Amino acid sequence: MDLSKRKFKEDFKKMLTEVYSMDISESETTEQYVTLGNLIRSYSSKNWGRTNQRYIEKKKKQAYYFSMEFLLGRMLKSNLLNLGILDTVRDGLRDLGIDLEEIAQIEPDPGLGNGGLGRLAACFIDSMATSEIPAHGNGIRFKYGLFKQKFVNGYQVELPENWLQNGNVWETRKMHAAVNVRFYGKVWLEQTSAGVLEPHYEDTQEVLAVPYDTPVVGFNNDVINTLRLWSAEVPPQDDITDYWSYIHQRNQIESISEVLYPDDSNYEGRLLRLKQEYFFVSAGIQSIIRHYKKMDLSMNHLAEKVAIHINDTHPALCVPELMRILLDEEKMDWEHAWNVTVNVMSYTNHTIMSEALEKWPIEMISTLLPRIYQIICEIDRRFTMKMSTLFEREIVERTRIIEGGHVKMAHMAIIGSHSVNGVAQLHTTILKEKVLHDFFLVYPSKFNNKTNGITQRRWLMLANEPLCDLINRKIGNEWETTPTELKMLKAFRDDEKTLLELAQIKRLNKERFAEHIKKTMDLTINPDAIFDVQIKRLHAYKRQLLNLLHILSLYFQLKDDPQADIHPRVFIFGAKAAPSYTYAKQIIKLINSVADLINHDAAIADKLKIVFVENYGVSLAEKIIPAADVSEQISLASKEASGTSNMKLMLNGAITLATLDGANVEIRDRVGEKNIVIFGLREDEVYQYYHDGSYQSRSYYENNPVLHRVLNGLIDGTIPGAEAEGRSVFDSLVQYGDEYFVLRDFEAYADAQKHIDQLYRDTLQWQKMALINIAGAGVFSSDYTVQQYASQIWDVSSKVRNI
Ligand code: CBF
Repeated sequence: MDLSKRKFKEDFKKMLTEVYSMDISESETTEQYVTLGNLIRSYSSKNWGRTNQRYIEKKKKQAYYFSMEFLLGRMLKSNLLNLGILDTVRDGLRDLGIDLEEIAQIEPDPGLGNGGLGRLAACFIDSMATSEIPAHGNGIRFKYGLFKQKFVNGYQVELPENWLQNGNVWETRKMHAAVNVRFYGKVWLEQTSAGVLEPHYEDTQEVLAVPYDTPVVGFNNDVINTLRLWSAEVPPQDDITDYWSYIHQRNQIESISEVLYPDDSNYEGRLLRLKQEYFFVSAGIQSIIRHYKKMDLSMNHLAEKVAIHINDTHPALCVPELMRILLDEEKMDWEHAWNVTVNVMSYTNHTIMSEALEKWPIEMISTLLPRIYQIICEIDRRFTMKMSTLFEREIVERTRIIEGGHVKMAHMAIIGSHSVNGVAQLHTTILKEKVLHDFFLVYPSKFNNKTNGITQRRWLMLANEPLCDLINRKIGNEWETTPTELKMLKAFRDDEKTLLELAQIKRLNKERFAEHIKKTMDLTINPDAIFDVQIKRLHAYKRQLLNLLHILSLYFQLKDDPQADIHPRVFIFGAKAAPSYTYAKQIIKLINSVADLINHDAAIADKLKIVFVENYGVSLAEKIIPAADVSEQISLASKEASGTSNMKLMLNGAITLATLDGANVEIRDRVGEKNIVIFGLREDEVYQYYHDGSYQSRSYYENNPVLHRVLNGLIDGTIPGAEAEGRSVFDSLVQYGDEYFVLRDFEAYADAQKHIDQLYRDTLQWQKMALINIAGAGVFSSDYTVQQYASQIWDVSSKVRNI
């Protein structure tokens, strides 16, 4: 948008007076933040309205991305950047004696997600608006995001993340668009005089779903899409007779949108999750249908105007919910309704880990959602009937929705969608050949791959301004809208001046991060050390343990020989463990205890340091990633669907140290073998082990002296304060089979780390690798990913840029 500095300053002062009746000298950072937020909203509101109007007038087909998580990150600077007024506002504020950076820190970082899945959804909505795709997000407005992580004596403690405490400048409550969502009760079908079956309900619980809309601003265009998040409320009642029971009911209802991922280790917690899933699915679909009806088209044409995307299994109830509306409310017959539903729906699988492939007990789903359960039964019945004529009984049994007393959500999503995609080439291949092989036999043409991506706006333009400036000086800024243009950087691969500038920028970012760590953790880290980063959820398959065992091996090496030729390293971890995942929490404690040991050992000095940042999230990632030298992507091959921190880190010039898992494979293909360090078992070798059952972790413990010593270190008192955790980890690796082949890959990993150590010593060579990584990162832009979703899955228009 066009905005002069003079106009901005006037607007800002005016808004401050309007909102707070203050002038600048009286205002504090919080007021300045809210004022700026309101101003940005007012700047964008015209285009927001226009975008919606355009979609309606042109009867555009729109896509709706249903996701339990949207891990947005702070939005102030991102909105300013996308509106094209970041520099103007920064300068204008400076003239007014205000520091934009300080204001930006005030914004709460909404933790409405857990990790890659939620952050992907956030990158996608940014890219959809930027790529001019008529597509919106649909989710839950959780009052509390994912827990706030604290370390107490090295243990993870979960605290509430009250991100809405001081309001949310970006959202608008849309009471007029509220809808009712129905739970529980009895349902029966009666034939109407017209001969159609009509459901009748009794004793249901009604929940009012109220939408809060947030504008999603496209980059340098006038497109503003919508993120609609639903809040659960009690429907208005005039006849409250029993106040206390009303309060009880209100609390119960409001708990639906209270917290992301309630503890699912008990029945109540699991029930609440199921309620949440149906809540945002039903509210979202009802509102889509309401909107569709404004176009005055027949329901038979729904799929020509609406695409609904099921992001992971959480929104899989979209399938029976749309069927319910088409059958019960729109009076369509089953075949037509099913045809429309399948054409509307598409599904992304984000993991092969069985614990994430949700299934719900029949008893739970039939009590909570009786009509939906009837519909699921009918989908299942028709599926098994049809497939029995075409496939072997075993295949039909393995693919049906209702099995073993449970409703399988992934099966429902696959059967009810026209497209099923994985999130990296390898992941999609594993889905087709292994995890979902039966479905691939049944529906080969549904399967496709869409490799994940990240937005270069947040992860480079905002997070790493010095690098961005360098790139712009070297190759211009076309890459900002056509990210593959980053490849032009390759022309500078042998240009010493550029490589040294790159080194200087990395050094600056490392100094900044070191200052942050000094301030927040009172820990001194050496910016000349290699900053080695592993930032991702804590999960055994991601193998933070492999990293830790290697750190211990370096520690022992230095204890034995203080002069050992090891380049100083700072190992940086950021990770939350699911509250009920005991093993992951033990690993956190163990890492923290090892950090305590090493960081306080005067003999080690600054040769080794461990930084485990508390409460890792988007804002911290924005600080860590630009400062990273090494990107740890060391999951057991086959287990990481894609990974996205690998893409953010390479974009910022970190060198990937990786197994051939997820999108690492495509990163390797992009940058070439020489510019990535690969180690460890390949996916086919892992499956071979599964097949022949020949892996004996104990033999690695017994035969590798370094590993032997490291593992003994877990149980011999070397690590004070973590005796129980050390024992548990030791047992899991040595006694109980080492599920994720940590010991098997240890030696290869340690060698790869040695290689990194050697490579780093040659600054020019290292920076050349970094430059090639940055140059190769453009294809992993989420702009391209969503453009492929738009054209190949949703069939909606987009502004396609060359890949
Ligand atoms: O596809 C996005 C990401 O999703 C996960 O985080 C998930 O929660 N299933 C996967 O673990 C990542 O590999 C993947 O990049």
